This record gives sequence, C-alpha cells and structure tokens, in this order.
Amino acid sequence: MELMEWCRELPKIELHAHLNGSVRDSTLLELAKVLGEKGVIVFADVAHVIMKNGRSLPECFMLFDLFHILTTDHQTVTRITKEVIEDFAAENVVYLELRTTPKKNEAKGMTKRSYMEAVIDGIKAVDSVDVAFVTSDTSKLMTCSGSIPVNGTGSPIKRKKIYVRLLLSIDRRETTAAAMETVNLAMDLKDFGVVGIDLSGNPVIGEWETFLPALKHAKELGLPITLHCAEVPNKKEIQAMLDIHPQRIGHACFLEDEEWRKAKFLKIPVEICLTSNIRTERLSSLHNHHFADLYKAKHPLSLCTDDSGLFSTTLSNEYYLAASTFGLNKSEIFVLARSAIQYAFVDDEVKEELTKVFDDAEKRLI
Ligand code: 6MZ
Repeated sequence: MELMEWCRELPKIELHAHLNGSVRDSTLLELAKVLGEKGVIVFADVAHVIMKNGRSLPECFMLFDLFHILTTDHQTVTRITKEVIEDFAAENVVYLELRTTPKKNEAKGMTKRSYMEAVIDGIKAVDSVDVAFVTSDTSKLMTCSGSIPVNGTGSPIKRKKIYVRLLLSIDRRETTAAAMETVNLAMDLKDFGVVGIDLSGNPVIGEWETFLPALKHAKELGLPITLHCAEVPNKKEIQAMLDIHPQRIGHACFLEDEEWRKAKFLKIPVEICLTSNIRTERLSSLHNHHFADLYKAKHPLSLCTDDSGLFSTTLSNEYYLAASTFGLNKSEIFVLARSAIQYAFVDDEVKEELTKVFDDAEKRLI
C-alpha cells in the first residue's frame, strides 16, 4: 500500500484541533455568501481571504476574527461541530480531543454555556459515523448512531467509530474573570465530555499573570491543562508555563536548551503541529523541526493538525509528512500513532478500548 494511503488507513489520535480552525473551506464560503447577501460583509473580499494559501501567524489571528463572525450563532456552531467530527472520522481518527473557546455574544443571545450546548448538540447530531460520547443522562459512554447502512447483499456495513472529548480554551485576550468562568464551565460540563483546559490565542497578546489564577484553579479542581507554549520566543513565560507542570504543551517551537532540559525531565508530552508551524513561518524548514530531536530522545509526542481547515491539512497528512521528512518506517509510525493514547485526557476504560482498536489494526497494517 502506498504510504499516503497507509497513513489514511492508520487509526489516529488527535489531541490538538481547534474547532473554528478545522471548518471546511466550502462551509466558510457558504456562510460568507449568506452574510454577504445580508450586507454584513463583502463576500468577494472574504472569499479571497478564505481561499488564500500560506498565512503568517498574525494573519491567522485576523482570520479567526473573521471566522468567528461567520460561525458564531448557535445553529452554525452545531453545524460546524458535526462536520468537523465527520471529517476527522473520515480520516480514521478514532479519538478526537476537540478544543474550542466558549464565546459570549450578546447580539446573538449567546453565553459561554449556550455556545457549549450548541457544540454538544453538534456532537449528538453526527449520523454518518458512530460517536462515543459522554452525557449526564447515563453518566457513561453513549454511542450516538444514525440508521445502519447495508451493502449490496443487505449485510450491515461496518461503520466508523470515533470517540470525542472536549477541551475548553481560554483565549489570551480574556480577563482573569472570563478565564475563571471558562474553567468553572468546564467543571460543570465534565459529564458532557469536557476533559480539560487549553490556553491559546495570539501569543503576543496577554500576560501570563492574567491566566495563572484560572489555570491554578483548574489544577485544584483536577482538570488537566494543555498550554500553547513558545509559539514565539518569550523566555519568562515559557519558564513560568513549565513551572506549573502542565499535562501537555502545544507547539513548543522556541524552547532554549535549558527549557528543553526541564520539559524533558518532567516528560511533558508535546503536541506537534508540523504543517501549522511551517505555514505560520515558525520554522524555515521541516528538517529543522524539533520533532527530530524529541523523537530521537524518545520524548512523549503526538502529531496533530492544529487547524486542519485553515492549513488545508489532515492528520493522515501529518503522519505522512513525519514519515517522509524524518525517514520513519511504517512500524515506527504505527508505534508513534498508538503512543498518543497515553497522553489523552480520557479515562483508562476508553484508553483500553483504543488500545484494542490499534491491536486490530496492527494485524492489517504491519
Ligand atoms: C494559538 C490558536 C491557534 O476556539 O474559536 N487558535 N491559538 N495558536 C494557534 N496556532 C496557529 N490556532 C487556533 O478556534 C479558533 C481559536 O483557536 C485559537 C485562537 O484563539 C482562535 O481564535 P475556536 O473554536
């Protein structure tokens, strides 16, 4: 089997995917058209921006503000959540930890809680694949599935299954009070599949001291934390981030030797986003990416998409890139994909189920 096709077949664990960065271009264009017709935006200008290839990091954050104008009403949030899950499942992602920033929007009658309810409705609305999700009704795993399709001979076709969990993101633009509200909401929604907290947003905005109380609060409540760390050089903040011992960090592009020593000593798993780092010009070439050093050092790693819509990538493609750039063979790639189970913020029962999925796949793929 050709390598790209094999990477698609491979079961995969996605630990770093932003909801609004994972929306299909076709959906964004459709939404932009409607808002264009209503005179809220100028469609031609927006379409040009959506279709542009290659964006600097500051341009990405301008684009997110535009995405949020397009996507932020309850119905659309539900729709994009459903589509994003279907797209990941189509790539054989078997566990998706989807992160999103709960948004307040008075004009739309939206609170952070109602935004999250719309996301949860989107998870429940998926019908083309089976979704293993948690609801408070049962306090255990619930599988949402639509009608069972049959093949030409009338036998049921084996449907894809994806486990979905949520991380609530604190945006670096937010105040301490708003960040606290997100952490408390995450706690309230634990029975609806929320498994942790993320800190993200434009890395040149906001002060560490603003988010620290909310992150400490999350730790006290036992909520795992992942931090966007070192997307830009900022020694003081990077050190402070490592000092709170986050359960994972994302990107980690600008750690210096001293900080790497610490991250390695603490064995903090790193969410690696190859395409994102290249497209946002964090690194000149993939060959200089810290993946190579971390992989050699057997440091805990997981390959992730970050914003699959924005960067026109898929998790299969990220595995293909790692294999082809760093010379990993199929067995090594398989071990790398399976190892990500350990770093998911999910209970051991689900981890065991996922391990079985990989055991089955190993017989077919290796
Ligand atoms: C930092 C990022 C990001 O939350 O509205 N986000 N933050 N670095 C990145 N690397 C490129 N990519 C996405 O999804 C979009 C939001 O996720 C964060 C930003 O805060 C962005 O507004 P949600 O679903």
